[in-house]
Amino acid sequence: MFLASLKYLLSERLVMSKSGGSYGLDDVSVVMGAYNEREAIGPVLDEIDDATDGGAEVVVVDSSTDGTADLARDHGATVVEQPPQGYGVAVREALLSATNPVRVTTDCDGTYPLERIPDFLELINDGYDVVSGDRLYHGARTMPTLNRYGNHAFAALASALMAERVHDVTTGMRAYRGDLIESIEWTENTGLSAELLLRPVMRGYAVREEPIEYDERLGETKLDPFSGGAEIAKSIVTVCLEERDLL
Ligand SMILES: Nc1nc2c(ncn2[C@@H]2O[C@H](COP(=O)(O)OP(=O)(O)O)[C@@H](O)[C@H]2O)c(=O)[nH]1
Ligand SMILES: [Mg+2]
Repeated sequence: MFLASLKYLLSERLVMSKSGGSYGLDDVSVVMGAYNEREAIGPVLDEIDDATDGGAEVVVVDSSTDGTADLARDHGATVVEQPPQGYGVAVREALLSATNPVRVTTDCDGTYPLERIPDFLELINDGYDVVSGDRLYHGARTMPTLNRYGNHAFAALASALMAERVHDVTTGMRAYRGDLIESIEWTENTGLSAELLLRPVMRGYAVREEPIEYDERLGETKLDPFSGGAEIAKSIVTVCLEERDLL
């Protein structure tokens, strides 16, 4: 606990943007995996540009066969091509390919309120290491019912194992300090989103859940709710036991 507090104090002192002072929108990298998201990629990248005045770096790790990569490049994004290996392999690559000190994740599907990126950045500037969009706070009525129940169950499972209440552990929209991303070894695939919240919480970083709206998806989901759900539950248990040195 002492070490975690010391780390937090030191990290707060190191908050510096390109122009000095707190971070601005051009200190942000917005990153995502994209797997056949032709319908969504244009609107998603336009929303990011609007939200960040065109200042953010955008990194898309693409595994598509439907031309998504070309559309992303036309919109000015940095595209890293990768064979399809799952959500976490893509998003980890995207987070680690980004170069700016604040890293924001999103899905490439039109579900997340990207206009909130400046609010997330402000919370990072307030001293949070992770700002996590909580979709369930407002009810997430646009989420498929099975996913909604599953997400409540994942949050309950993680809260019980960590002895700390968290509300939405599988959200795709978060902001992270880049040094946190680079200092932790990430091991999960479908469960990466949960891992990206649970390891920082269990290591005493400053983590904040921020209520967000959640919209209807453009295009088809890439995650099977049954096999994907089982993998996420396994990741939650594995990560919590590892963080307690029980595995
Ligand atoms: N590059 C890449 N992206 C992926 C892969 N699997 C999922 N994604 C992307 O990861 C994001 C999350 O997937 P999504 O289908 O929205 O999952 P859901 O939000 O749980 O329905 C989307 O932007 C997908 O296109 C993959 O194997 N490779
Ligand atoms: Mg999605």
